[in-house]
Parts: sequence; C-alpha cells; structure tokens
Amino acid sequence: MSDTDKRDGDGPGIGTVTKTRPKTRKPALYKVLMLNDDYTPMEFVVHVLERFFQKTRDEATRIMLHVHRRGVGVCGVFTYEVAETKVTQVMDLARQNQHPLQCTIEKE
Ligand code: TYC
Repeated sequence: MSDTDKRDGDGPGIGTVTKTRPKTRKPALYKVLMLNDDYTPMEFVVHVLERFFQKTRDEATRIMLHVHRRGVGVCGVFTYEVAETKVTQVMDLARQNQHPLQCTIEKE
C-alpha cells in the first residue's frame, strides 16, 4: 500500500482502503470549437478570434480558413467557466450582427 492509502479504524485485518487525492487537482479543460457556415463573413470570424481569443490577425486568419475548409476548428482551450463565457460572447455578437456563426464546447 502506498503512503497515500489509508485504512479505517476497524482493527487489524479489516478495513476499507481509500485513496487520498493529492491536494490540488488540475481543472478539466474544454476546447471552444468554431463551426463553418455559408453566410458569416470571413472578416467577422477573424474579428471574433482577435477580440475574444487574443489571436493575432495572422493566427485568426489561419484558424478561420481552417474552419472554412474543414468545417470545424479550435479557437482555444479553457476551464469550463471561461469556455462557456467565450461561447456566449461569440454567439451574442454573431446574433447582434445577424450572422449564423456557431460555437460549441468539447471536453479535451
Ligand atoms: N464559410 C464562410 C464564408 O465563406 C466563412 C466562415 C468561416 C464562416 C469560418 C464561419 O466559422 C466560420 N463566408
């Protein structure tokens, strides 16, 4: 038994083995995915990637073209709350501009 295992106090020979977790757990990570459509202007997608995902114009253009050609692409990887916020920001701005741009979350 490793030093992170513990036995309960039921006496010798009987005991439930439990495993103590390390103190800190790495948070689960989630990909924010951008989906292609036929109507959202390329320039708008590049703008979204610059504004909400801190991409340079070159990176943003590369990601946008990847999504345009392949149908889906990764905008970034975040903890759940941050990923959710990004999706909401993207979808809100798209809706305000009447673009059908879709964005989703996928567990890493
Ligand atoms: N396919 C769109 C066009 O031709 C551009 C586009 C790229 C739209 C990426 C959405 O996530 C997207 N105008």
